[in-house]
Amino acid sequence: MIVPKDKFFVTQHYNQPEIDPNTYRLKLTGMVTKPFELSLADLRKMRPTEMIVGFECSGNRPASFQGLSSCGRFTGVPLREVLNQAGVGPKAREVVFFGTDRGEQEVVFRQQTFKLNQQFGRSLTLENAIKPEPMIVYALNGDPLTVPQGAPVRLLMPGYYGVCNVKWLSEIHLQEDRYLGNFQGRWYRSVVGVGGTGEDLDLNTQWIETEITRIHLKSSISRVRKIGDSHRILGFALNDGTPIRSVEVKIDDGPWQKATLDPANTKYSWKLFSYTWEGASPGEHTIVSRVTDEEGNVQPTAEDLKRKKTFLEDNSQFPRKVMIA
Ligand SMILES: Nc1nc2c(c(=O)[nH]1)N[C@H]1C(S)=C(S)[C@@H](COP(=O)(O)O)O[C@H]1N2
Ligand SMILES: [Mo]
Repeated sequence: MIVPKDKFFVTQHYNQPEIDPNTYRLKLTGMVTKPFELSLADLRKMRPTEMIVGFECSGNRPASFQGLSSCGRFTGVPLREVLNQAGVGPKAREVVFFGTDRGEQEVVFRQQTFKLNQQFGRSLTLENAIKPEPMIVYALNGDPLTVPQGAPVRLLMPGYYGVCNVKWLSEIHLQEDRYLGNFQGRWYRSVVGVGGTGEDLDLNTQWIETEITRIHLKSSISRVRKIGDSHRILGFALNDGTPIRSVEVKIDDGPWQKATLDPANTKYSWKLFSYTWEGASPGEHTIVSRVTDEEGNVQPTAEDLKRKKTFLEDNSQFPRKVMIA
């Protein structure tokens, strides 16, 4: 289930800054009781926590063959311990995370467009930031993070989409109001039509625009292996950490059949599953999986998601064609 470090997918919007780990400082600013800085050595001196976490880019979808997802063992410290050291001011409501990476960004305000050189930034509500899971991490699978992975330090939000895991983390800023930076308020959002006809200019459709936060329940088949006379269908599910009730597999027009979940799966890991396919006839078949969680949420079909305008958060069932020899 652990993806080797060199196979981890990497993606970002700006550059990949090289930061000297010896002079690196994580700054805590804004509505803290005492602004302060932590070096990498300071972070490493704190009691380390490890967690196996799988995440995906919210742009991961059938068109990208679900390749923008990985799972690994991260080491770091709970974010809330760092926030406690700084002391959260009484008015703070929002925690903003800035990366060192910067790039040119077009900011549109009414009829004006400004070209600005901006830092990568994301935010969390204070309520979510002080939960036990969020971590400030410096190692993956036991080794220091590499530059593409956000060295020396990144944020890790178990159960959230990749964009929340700010790499090259340089500053944590506490404030009262919402943070509206490009990657929080504009680029990373979903637009879904509810009610009415869903036509763009329909008067009865309500358009719901939301930010990208928790991973939507998803599963996907990754490979089929021949074992003796049978075939083994393998895949993974990923979600926000809600316990999984079942993963099922369907072959052609057959019934949904229960797959077996790997007992090594953990709350925020990839949830690996397998299904033994007996008597597969030679020729082409279509196979698909779907996952259901304990709250009764079922992975949607592509048809169910057709009222979503933006391509992010595509957790649709992913039918795949296989050729049996
Ligand atoms: N500083 C910074 N952090 C970032 C990004 C970025 O552009 N800059 N991209 C985000 C996005 S969109 C994703 S999907 C993940 C990818 O993490 P990975 O490269 O470790 O797989 O990093 C996130 N963290
Ligand atoms: Mo992403």
